[in-house]
Amino acid sequence: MAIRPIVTAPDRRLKQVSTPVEKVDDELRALMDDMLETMYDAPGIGLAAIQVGVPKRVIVMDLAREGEEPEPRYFVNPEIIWTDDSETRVYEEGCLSVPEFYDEVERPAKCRVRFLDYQGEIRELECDEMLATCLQHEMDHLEGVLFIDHLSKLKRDRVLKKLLKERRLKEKELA
Ligand code: GNR
Ligand code: NI
Repeated sequence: MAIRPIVTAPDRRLKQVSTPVEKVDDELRALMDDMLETMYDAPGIGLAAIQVGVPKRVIVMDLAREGEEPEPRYFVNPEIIWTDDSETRVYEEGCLSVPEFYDEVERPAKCRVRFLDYQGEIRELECDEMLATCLQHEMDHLEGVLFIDHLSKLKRDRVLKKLLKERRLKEKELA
């Protein structure tokens, strides 16, 4: 297992549409192990493969609270097969690829997802609360969408400009 560097915005890779996984094999499981370790180290509650630069439709997640038993979840080729648009949930989201910025995003409160698990078995799961919010945030990553894309252009551009400025500053310090 290894911690991989997390891609942060602005970066063209984060706009890529990820491609379906053909087979859940040991190589893919090694990627999922690395992703989970990277997510725990960050720390975060979810991570999409593109956030470590791999454009595959893979998500890892763990919503267990601190002090609780870890509860790793793996979603390969996830598809949202049902949402109820009549009920929404607003949550103050953050993203490891948009460090130190948080804002409210409104999404469907519930959804049903079909996916392959760590063993490559097909599964379905009904999601609500944090699971629904986090899963939809991660599914967005697979389509090249960040949570800031749900905000106004003004807010989005302000965040991206600040992140770019910070990156340039850091590069200068290292030079
Ligand atoms: O760690 C994370 N926290 C979070 C909080 C609210 C809504 C979504 C998330 S996901 C985020 C990790 C991440 O960037 N996943 O893509
Ligand atoms: Ni994210």
